[in-house]
Amino acid sequence: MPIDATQPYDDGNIFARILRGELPAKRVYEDDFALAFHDINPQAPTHILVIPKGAYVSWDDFSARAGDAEIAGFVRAVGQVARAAGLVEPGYRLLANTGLDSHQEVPHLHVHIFAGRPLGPMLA
Ligand code: D5M
Repeated sequence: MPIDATQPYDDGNIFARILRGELPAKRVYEDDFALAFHDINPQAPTHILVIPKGAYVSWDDFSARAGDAEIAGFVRAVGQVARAAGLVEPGYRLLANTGLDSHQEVPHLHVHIFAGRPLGPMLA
């Protein structure tokens, strides 16, 4: 079910549990600001999720409340994950669903990295 991006942070959400090590994930990267792991239901040959370590519901919440170091660290981590996976050429797509119309399902900010095939026009 899609979630309302303005809801309070729920500490029991799936990605919070992955961050705490309570649920398994195919982890590919971790630093002080971010954790990256493979999506459980891949929509492309490469489909990685990057999440901030802080408790943020959505891109909206993160961009409004996170500190500059957290934002910089997270953005750098997304780029680093893509570079380390060899995705810069021929390219990749980033997506951060935010709220009901976007069909955001997990109420902890996550950036999707899609790659591994021509992805077609946006919103296709
Ligand atoms: O995308 C939420 C994404 O989260 C969706 O592509 C499935 C993925 N997902 C859900 N549970 C897990 C676990 N346990 N591991 C890895 N990936 C998971 P959204 O943008 O919220 O629609």
